Amino acid sequence: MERRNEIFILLFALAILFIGFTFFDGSNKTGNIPIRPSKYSIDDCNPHWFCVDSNTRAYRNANCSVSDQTDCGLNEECTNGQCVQVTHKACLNNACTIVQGPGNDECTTNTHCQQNTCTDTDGGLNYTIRGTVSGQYNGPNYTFTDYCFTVNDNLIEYYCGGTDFAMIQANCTIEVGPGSICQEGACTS
Ligand SMILES: [Ca+2]
Ligand SMILES: [Ca+2]
Repeated sequence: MERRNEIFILLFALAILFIGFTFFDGSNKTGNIPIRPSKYSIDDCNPHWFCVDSNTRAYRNANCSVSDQTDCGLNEECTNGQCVQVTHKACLNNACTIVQGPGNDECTTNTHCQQNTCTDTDGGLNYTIRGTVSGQYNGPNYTFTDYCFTVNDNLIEYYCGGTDFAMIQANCTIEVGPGSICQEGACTS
């Protein structure tokens, strides 16, 4: 019986110690404990505008509630919590121009928007007349004149393919006839 009392006293003492360490462990468990839903980080609860999606922004309040959700305007997108205009560059009247709205950039400078031009003094694929093509290609002017290509006595003939220049290697015998050779940029007839 005394043995049982000793065990009871020992258990009672352990219980008192456990309760003491639990409630009187030296730390301050009273006062203002911040209440914050665990799914939000500290940054999330700082008041700030943020993008809900690519076209909608909203305001997160200090208590983590969200308010003022608003769609951005036409031709706007949400970036870092702000609605900003969306633009792209396009060629208008031969100039690289900033245009409102989404789209791929067609150009970076005005040079990319200049129309190519081409004129040919011999009227095209004219092998018996030495001609010259000239115009503008992506901005700069150019001039190229037909010339004889020494290998197999061939001719380099320039012509216009639409608004761009082009060149072709021609054989005088095939294009003009037997006995024709290339002289001074043209096939003899
Ligand atoms: Ca030509
Ligand atoms: Ca020619």
